[in-house]
Amino acid sequence: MRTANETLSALGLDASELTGGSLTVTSPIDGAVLAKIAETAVDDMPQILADSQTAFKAWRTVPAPRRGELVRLLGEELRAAKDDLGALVSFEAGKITSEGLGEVQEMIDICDFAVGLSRQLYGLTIASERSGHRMMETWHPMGPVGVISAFNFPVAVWCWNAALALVCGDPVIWKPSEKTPLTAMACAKVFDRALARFGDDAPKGLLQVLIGGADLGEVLVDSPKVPIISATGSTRMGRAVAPRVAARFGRSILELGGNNAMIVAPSADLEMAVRAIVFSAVGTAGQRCTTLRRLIVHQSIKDELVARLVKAYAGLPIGHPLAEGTLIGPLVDAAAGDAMAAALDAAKAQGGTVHGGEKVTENVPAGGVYMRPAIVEMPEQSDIVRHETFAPILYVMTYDHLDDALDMQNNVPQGLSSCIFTMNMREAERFVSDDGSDCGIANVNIGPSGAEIGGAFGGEKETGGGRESGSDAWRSYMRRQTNTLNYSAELPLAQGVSFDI
Ligand code: UN1
Repeated sequence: MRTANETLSALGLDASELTGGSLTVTSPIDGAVLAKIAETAVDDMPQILADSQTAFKAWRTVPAPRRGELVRLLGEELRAAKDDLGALVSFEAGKITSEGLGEVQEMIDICDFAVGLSRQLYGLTIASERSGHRMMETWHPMGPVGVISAFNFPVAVWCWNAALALVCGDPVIWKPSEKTPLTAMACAKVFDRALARFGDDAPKGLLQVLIGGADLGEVLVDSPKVPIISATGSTRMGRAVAPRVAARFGRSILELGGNNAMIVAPSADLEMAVRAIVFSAVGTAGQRCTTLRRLIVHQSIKDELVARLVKAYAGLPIGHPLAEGTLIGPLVDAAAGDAMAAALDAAKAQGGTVHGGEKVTENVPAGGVYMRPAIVEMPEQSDIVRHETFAPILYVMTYDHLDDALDMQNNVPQGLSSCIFTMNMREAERFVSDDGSDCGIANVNIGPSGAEIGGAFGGEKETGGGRESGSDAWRSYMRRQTNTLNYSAELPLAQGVSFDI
């Protein structure tokens, strides 16, 4: 196994870039200092914004399929760097090996998607009510995209945005989480390698990375030079960002909190449900926005399901995320551990029975925060259940009738992901119907996390309403233009209005 330093150097990060700076980056694995890096000065922001604008003016004139070629090369470079970048995700964010690699695979997948998209930025042709006229819709590059990303998907979520933005003709200014700047610096190196192979029709300043705190993000959020802000993180962050972007009539793409549920119906394949529950509730140590946090189980099968889950949880290997066989790595920091403990206390006070949830100190690296995932049987969906705690806590409630289960599933402030396990076709269809789940993602017989890139990703209510990644999410990165072309020798007015002069 490579060390963190060897991994950083294999990715092209020089020792001089990793020492002597004011931002100390530590690993959640053991608290070790990974680097001390230089921060972007707020005073440099005007130049960074100007460079992005200059890059935009050049990049928007490069044909979209040619822009796609840059993203194709990025995908190739990511394939070459997959093992190292995946390992760096583990060192910096604490993910287990397979999930670190999975995150890089998600980047590769979205690059492939975006390459195809670069030849499919289609608009409509619309029937005109006037003879000798044609109407159409065309899609145009919009300008620099400010990407604000979170620690838990430190590279994939950036790539969802960047791959689309680049084929759409938009430069990117990326403000990664202060907890995970090294993976961002490594991505910039990978991108540089793609650029070097691309040729000189790519302007300078297509990708700029901002290292540092919220003050840098605030400049992006407030600047009319950045027409699109794509922000991933907590609902609290989104509440601060959204009104500021709106105040300058910017466009935001928000991917905020989730509080994702699974309904388990009497007919469910329990074997499959248990596997889906365990992966989606404890994978990434409960730190995905799509993590399963609420289990709504038919009362007739609750005792059996909880018993099976408690048993499965007891055998979960917790430890160094890069060690063979580990399924649960550390939480990101001590504050996350404290938040988990506080949520469990609150759950107990609200009538919950807690299984697990203790701090683990044996057979784990010292200096990291390792927690045993918790299952909490709740008498009802109380306040703590309706609140997103970014930790491996699974609340279990029961239901009698599907209508009540759907009400409970929807009766939270967040609206990201959801699922039902059932073999009953009526229940399955109801769940994805107009009066079923109110979430952006609703699945049948698979868990709520681990979405593929081909679909649009995002959710409603406090999740923020944005859509990223696949389907037609690209439209958020372009401006739509409605065109009417008159090829007649007359000038008829719409709606039959006459205005003779
Ligand atoms: C996130 O947690 O911000 O669906 C993104 C999933 C991943 C993406 C999660 N593909 O769980």
